[in-house]
Formats: sequence, structure tokens, C-alpha cells
Amino acid sequence: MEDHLHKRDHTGVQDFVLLEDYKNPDAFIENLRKRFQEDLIYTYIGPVLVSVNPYHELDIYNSDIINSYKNVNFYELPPHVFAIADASYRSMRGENRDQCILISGESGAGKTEASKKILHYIAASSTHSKDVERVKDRLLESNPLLEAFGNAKTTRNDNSSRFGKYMDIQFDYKGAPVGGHILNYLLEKSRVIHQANGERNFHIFYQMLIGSTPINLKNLKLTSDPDKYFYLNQGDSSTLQTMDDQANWRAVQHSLDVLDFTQQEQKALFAIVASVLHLGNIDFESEETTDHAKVTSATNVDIISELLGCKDDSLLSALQNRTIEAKGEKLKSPLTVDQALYARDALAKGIYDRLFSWIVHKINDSLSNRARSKCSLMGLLDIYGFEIFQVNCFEQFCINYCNEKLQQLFIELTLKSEQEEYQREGIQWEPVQYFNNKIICDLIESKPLGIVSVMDEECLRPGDTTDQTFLDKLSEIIGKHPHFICHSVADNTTRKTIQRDEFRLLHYAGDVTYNIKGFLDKNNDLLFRDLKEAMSETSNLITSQCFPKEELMSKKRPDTAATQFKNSLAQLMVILMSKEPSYVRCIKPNDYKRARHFDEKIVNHQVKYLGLMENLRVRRAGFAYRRPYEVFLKRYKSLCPATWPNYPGDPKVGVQTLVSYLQYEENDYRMGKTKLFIRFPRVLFATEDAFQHRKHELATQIQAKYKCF
Ligand code: AOV
Ligand code: MG
Repeated sequence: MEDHLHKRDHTGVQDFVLLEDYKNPDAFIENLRKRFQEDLIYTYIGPVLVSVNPYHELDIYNSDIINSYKNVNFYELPPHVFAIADASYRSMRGENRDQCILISGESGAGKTEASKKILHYIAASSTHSKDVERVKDRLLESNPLLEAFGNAKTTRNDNSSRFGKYMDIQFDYKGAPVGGHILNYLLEKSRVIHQANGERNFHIFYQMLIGSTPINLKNLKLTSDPDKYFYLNQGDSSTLQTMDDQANWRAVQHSLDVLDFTQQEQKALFAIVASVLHLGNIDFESEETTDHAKVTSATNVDIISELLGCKDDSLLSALQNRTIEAKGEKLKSPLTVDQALYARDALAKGIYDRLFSWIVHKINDSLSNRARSKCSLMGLLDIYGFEIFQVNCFEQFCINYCNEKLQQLFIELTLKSEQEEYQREGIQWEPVQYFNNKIICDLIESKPLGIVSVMDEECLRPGDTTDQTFLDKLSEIIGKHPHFICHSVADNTTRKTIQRDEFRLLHYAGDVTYNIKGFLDKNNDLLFRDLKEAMSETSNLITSQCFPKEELMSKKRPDTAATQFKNSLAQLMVILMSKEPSYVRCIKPNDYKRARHFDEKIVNHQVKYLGLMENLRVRRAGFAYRRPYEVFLKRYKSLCPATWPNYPGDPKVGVQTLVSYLQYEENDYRMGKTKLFIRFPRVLFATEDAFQHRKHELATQIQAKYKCF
């Protein structure tokens, strides 16, 4: 710890605001690099924390360090994610405002790790009682469980979050955590049935196979070899050096116990996970005389039927046929092999996705605030980061759209609102130019001409719509948009880099080429009714809950996947906007997950698109503190004879009198229309110190007076 605290003054600047050459990106990168080489991975831009993934364990998260950050002024210790957590916590308590901590950065930049550190800090720093300890345990234990089911190895990150997570921690009036609530966003369920080369399915499958006792495996009719399962062997990468599946399996068991999953629920849960693997091994062949699909062997279907408790042969029938209603009559129509494979995969995805939501729901039950007392909230947002793969599909489109929204929020709340406030207050200000990605958000989500709308339209339009007709529509409707390119509208040079079944979006964080294959299908997200019905009749207590009978009764067509996602993101933005935000901006130092390797080009790119230079310029030119005149005067009036005990006139004049008396330098402050703006923290700190001193003096005087009587 000593070492950690000691290094503070020697390497670069801890806050970019202090950087002399603050307009120069090279100086910015050099400061990051210098600090990174010394394992100083955190640097501030004012209140924003920039974090560079060290890709190796650092001894800066132990309990001594946690203690050192408790209740210490933000700028007094070296930059740290704990300082952000502490400042946010104290602001919540002191000013009674709900908080949120927004963690952003591309895939592998360290968001999930940062969010876990924050949760640990909060758990370690608040008051202790038995009830509170139980809540803390549960909050912490939600992580291993959700990561097992919602994270996977991708080529970018061995522990990549494949779902978005927003977690509210609820605190009582004493500042102790009393509950929590998690909102989950769009799980990448296509991973259940397919993995690209070098990638894995969700961790839980491997953990279960390697961790279960032989007897449990036998009960689930499984072998411990992942390569035996089609849903696990496509990525050709089942074992992972960086991941201890066996230890993580034990952690999952522990989490399930702490989070009140009953033995019966745990049994039902793993029967489902096993069923998904058995589903993947079901194969079909064509009947000789017809093209009807028949399962090649009934064994896997029988096993699943037993594990889930399916009614009679309802599963087998639903995997091979589809019921259609014609003229009021129900007819069984046999599926072709392709359709049957499609139905099988849709079922596997559907079951897993609903299981995941069920788990989140269960965790929320266990985290719910039993006292139901009024509470303050601190929200933690950890989503999937921006990603570019060799082939990018519907999932990357959704993930990158989500990142656009988050960047938009950052812009709205830091660059835009900050500058607008100066203008409103009439403070002289040279506007800082920045790229506003609203144009890309609009391109994706506006109605009726955004990409999501056009896609929905194509999904609903009767007739032969295909991914290609969707792409044609896009090119017709938005072909001229400056952030959209496809083959038919590209210029001659660009055309060589883009295929006929692709479109490219010029995202704020880089250009991504999407392959349209599967877009309509994934957006439609169709699961045949027969399969839903079969699941609703199961005796497995989770599947029967996840596929409720009411859903089958409903005639209303559910929203498409992209529209549901769009709506849930819009709701998230409303939640975040209602809170006081803090930011952690994560940066990935290289593309090889390698320690001590700082690739300037890659860092430079991230610094650029995250808008960090602009952030710094606004901050540098700006004022660290601002207070309405009334508030400032009320607090500090005792420091000047002319304003003490009361200043009768205009508070603005009162504040002017006060700061002149305190000898504020001309450059230290500005007088706005309604607020005083103070440029440097030190100026406010000095005033606050003087105030504390004066308060003490006044208290002593009053005491002395009492003694006289
Ligand atoms: P992400 O959440 O930003 O990516 P993670 O937080 O999962 O990225 O970090 C990726 C890996 O980097 C982790 O598994 C650790 O090995 C390492 N790492 C990150 N932060 C630290 C740290 N502070 N100290 C040590 N190692 C760290 V994604 O979820 O893919 O967008 O979707
Ligand atoms: Mg993550």
C-alpha cells in the first residue's frame, strides 16, 4: 500500500487537467503510457476515471487500500476506482441523490472487473450488522452465478459479458446496503447453438461437465467430455488456460445456496442445462419417400423428455411437426430436415434465454429489500463493450447500438450539458468541438426510416422477404446516409471492401461491416407454437414457469427482438438520466490480452473515439465547482463581516463581496447569472477549510458565553 500511495507524485500527472500540453493527444497518450508502465492504471480527467487494463493482477485492491480510500477527499489519494465508488457513495448520502456509475469501453477493456471492484468496495465500506452482511453476501454472490450463465470466451475476451447488466444497490438512511435489483439486457442467445472458431459457449456448460460428480453426470446422462456435444465443439476451443472451470463450478454452487435457490430448483436448473446439450445432439434425416424429417435416434429426445418431464411424446412430435390452423381446423404438418433443425435450435436458444431471465428474477427475489424502507440507490452499469469480429451479425449490431446509446449519454451529460450551462449562465466560453454520435443513434432507431424500423417492416411484410430484400430496402431508404455504406451505394474503391450481403456502419468507435445473414430471422425470433406448448406442459418447475400457458392464449404478436431491445435501452436511458452519474472509461492496451504491452496506436484510437481529449478541454477550460449564489452565501457567510450574520441584498452581490474579501484571484472564478463558478478544487477546499475553522471558533465563543452566565 505504501508503495501504491508513494508513487503518486512521480509518474506523469494523476489528473490530465494538470497536463501542460493538454491539447496534444501525444502528450495525453504519453502520460497514460508512463503510468501504465509503472502499473499506475488509473488517471483522472477531473471527476472522470480513465482506466487501462493491466492484464495482470495488481496488489491495489486489498483491504488496507480499501480502508485508505474511505471518507477521504477525492483528490487527496492517487486515482483509483475505489475513489470513484467512495465519492459516489458519499454524494448519495450527503446530498441525498441517487447515483449511477457508468462503465464503458470496448470488449476486454476491463468494465466487468471495474464493476466487481466497485461492488466489493461498497460491500467492504458500509456499516455492519447481521442483516446487512447477508445482503452484501448476496450482492457479491450474484456475480459468479450470472457470469457462469451469461459470460463466454470470445476472441476478444476470455470472460466476455454476453448480456447487459444494470444493478441498483439499495441503501437505508444509515448508508447500509439493504437490497438490490438487477435489470438484464439482451443475452446473446445464438451462442447456445453456435460458436465461431476459437470461441466457447457460455461458461456454465463446461463448468457443469468438469465439475459435476460422476453420479450427477450419470443422472443427467452426460459425459464429462465437452467435445462430445455439438453445441460445445464448434468453436474447437473447449478448454481455457485463464479459466478454472472446476473452481468456478464450486463458486456457482456456493452462489446458488447463498441466493436461496432450493435443492429442487437447482436440480431443475441443471436438468435444463443438460437438456440443451442433448438437444444439440439430436439429428434428423429425411424419410425415404417424403422429405419429412425424422430423428435419427430417439435416445436424446427420450433423455430430454425425462429430464424436463415432458408429456408423453409431445417433444418428439413438436420436433418433427408443426400444427397449422386452416379453416378452423388444426392440422399436423411435417417439417423438412432444415425446418426441424431450425426448430431444434430455436428451442435450445429459447429455453436457455428464458432460463437466464428466470435466474435474474430469482436473484432479484433474494436481493429484495425486506424491510421495504425508503432507500437511496446506487446503480452500476456494466454492458457488453463495442466489438468488431471477423464476421459481425445481428448480435454485434445490437451490442454496438447499445454502445452508441451509452456514448450519447456521456456526450449529453458531460460535453453538451456542461457547455450549455456556461452559455445559459452567460459565462464567456470558447466552445469545444466534438463529434456528436446522435446522428448514428438516429440512423439506427428513428421511425420510420431507421434501420430497426426498416427491419421490422421487412419482418412483418407478407410475401417472400429475405435478408437480401431487407438490405435492398436499406440501400434504397438510407443509402445516402453519411454513416451507412453497402455494395450498391459504395464508391469504386470502397466497393472492393464490401460484399453484396453486407452493410457497413461508421460507428463512433470505428467502422463495422455487418453480414446480413440471419438478421430477419433473429429479429423475428420465432419459436414454433408446438414447442412452446410442449414446454408449458413439462413437470420441470422452471420450464413450466418460463413457458406460461397464458403466452399461448395471447393473440398479440410480440415485438421483434430489436424493438424490444430498443425499448429496453430507452428505459435504461431514462433511469440513468434521473441519477447523478460518475464515469469510468476503460481502455484496452493491446489486442493480445498481454500484460505490460502498451500499443500506442490502439490506445490512441480509443482515446479519440471515447472523446477524452474533448472531455479534457471542456474540463480544462471549465470550472470544477459551481454553486447557486444562495447556497454558497448561506454556507460561507460567516467568513466575512459584511455578510455575517446575514446579507440583506441580492445574493449575487453578497457573494461578490464575500469572494473579494476572501481574496479570490481574478482567474479563479466567474460570476454567472445564478451561480458562482470556481475553477480549481483547491480554491473551494481552502474556503471550506476556513469555514470549518470558523465554525469551530464560533462554537467555542458560544460555549465561552454560556460559561460566563
Ligand atoms: P470487459 O468487461 O470490458 O469486456 P473484463 O472486465 O472482462 O472486460 O476484462 C477482461 C480481462 O482483463 C479480465 O478477465 C482480466 O483478466 C483482465 N483485467 C481487467 N481489468 C483488470 C484489472 N483491474 N486488474 C487485473 N486484470 C484485469 V466485454 O464484457 O467482452 O465488453 O463484453
Ligand atoms: Mg464485461
